[in-house]
Amino acid sequence: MPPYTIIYFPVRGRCEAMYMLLVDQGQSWKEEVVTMETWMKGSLKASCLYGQLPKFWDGDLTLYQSNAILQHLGHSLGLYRKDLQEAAALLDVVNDGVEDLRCKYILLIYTNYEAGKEEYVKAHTYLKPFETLLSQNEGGQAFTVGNQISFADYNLLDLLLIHQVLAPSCLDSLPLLSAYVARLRPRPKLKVFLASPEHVNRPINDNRKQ
Ligand code: 6SG
Repeated sequence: MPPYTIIYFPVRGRCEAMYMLLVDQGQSWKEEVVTMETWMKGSLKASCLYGQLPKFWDGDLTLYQSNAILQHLGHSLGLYRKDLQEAAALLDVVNDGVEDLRCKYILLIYTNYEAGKEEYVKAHTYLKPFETLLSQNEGGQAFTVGNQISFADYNLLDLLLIHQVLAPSCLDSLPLLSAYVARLRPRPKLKVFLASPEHVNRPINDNRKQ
């Protein structure tokens, strides 16, 4: 029995970074995919702390909130630099930045896609802070913090990949981020996952906009 169970909708949404982390770290997990029809019945929603998915189990431990789950996996699998308090705080800075941009992206996708996409894409200064972050660590040749991958790197990678779908040229003027994506994507287990039908055929967002 895999120790982890993830209950979520049949979209990449807020769980793909988790799946990328688990795959890349050689972990297995059980996925329970909830259709809209099942969700609309209401009993699962009523059982969830905030009435939302994902819901996650690590053995007996039940968690909600995608970032809390990523951070828990970070602690459990040595992807949080818990040896260094300062590095852990810096990782939170990265991850909270990813969360802020993810919220803007979700707002665009679900509430303003047609009217807002052009402006969102044009104002692509939103990715610049992550270029700056990389430049401040090992000249951009490593990860967001330190020289080992962290939970925040998987979250950032997912964010960058979905932005490349939204605007294929969004990294063109950001050389360190471009190289970062080019370096992470071919990690052997991740490469297989990113090419798998499981990932490729899973819509990014529930409304099919991307
Ligand atoms: C939405 O927002 O797909 N969870 C979502 N929606 C259902 O009833 N801060 C936390 C976190 O980081 C945010 C959780 C997140 O974990 S994910 C959720 O549970 C609800 O509120 C994106 C997504 N949404 C659309 C969707 C399809 C089928 C069920 C949810 C639309 C909403 C309900 C039915 C149709 Fe639907």
